[in-house]
Amino acid sequence: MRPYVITAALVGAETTREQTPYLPISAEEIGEEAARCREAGAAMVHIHVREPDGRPSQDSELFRAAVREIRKRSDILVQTSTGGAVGMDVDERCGPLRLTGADRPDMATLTTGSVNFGDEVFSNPRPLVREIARRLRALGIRPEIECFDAGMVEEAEALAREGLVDLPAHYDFVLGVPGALGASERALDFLMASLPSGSTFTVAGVGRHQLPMAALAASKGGHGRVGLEDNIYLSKGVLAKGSWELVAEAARRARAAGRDIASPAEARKLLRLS
Ligand code: KMH
Ligand code: ZN
Repeated sequence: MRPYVITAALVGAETTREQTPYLPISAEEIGEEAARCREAGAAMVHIHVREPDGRPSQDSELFRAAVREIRKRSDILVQTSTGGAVGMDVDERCGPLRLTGADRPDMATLTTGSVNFGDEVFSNPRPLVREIARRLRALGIRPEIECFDAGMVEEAEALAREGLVDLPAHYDFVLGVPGALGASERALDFLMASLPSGSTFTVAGVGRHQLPMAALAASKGGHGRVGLEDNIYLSKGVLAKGSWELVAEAARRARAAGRDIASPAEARKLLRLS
């Protein structure tokens, strides 16, 4: 089977320092954590950024600083969020897409529908999704299609018909968000069966589902996303000392499922990044 790509979701928009002291906030902390994750087996980081007080941000200069600190220390691929935090508008969400030249992200997320997100709504009306897809296309940045629910897979096909994304694509199935599609093998099988042929996929299980879903994805030929954005525990009641510890455990489980771990160069090829 092809090598297993581990994405480390280091920061997110929701996890707080009150929940875990291991959350990176400054650009330097993000860079150091990315290097530890690379060492542990991750080929890519998925990043958000924070204001110095910890508030979520999509500010392009904060992203620039983080990307530089990451690339100073390792060759890990950088995927920036265009999801941001609940309530942000399209221009704010696209802050990291203003980075060009050496700071340009290798990939960026594109969520293709709205979804309940705990007690809130992660709002992605079709015009907003199309606007982000258009900007990504104009910049030549390959999207990772973020699917929090099953209809979002089909919506990517509608975008392809409109010439806004290329298929086959790379998908991230985010499973287990309260209010959205649950983290089950049945759900994953359905999503996999719904993919256009030749597509690749990652599974990001939320909370206690994270490591089991990363292992399940490994056994089915997919890839895995782990990290403090989606889960802060290594095991019940035991905080992960950083996303790197979750990466190391996902790598161990993937190897046990017979998968080699992809380097950034291998991931670049597998995910068809430029
Ligand atoms: N923070 C969530 C509301 C993404 O990064 O593209 C959205 C999110 C998705 O994290
Ligand atoms: Zn994210």
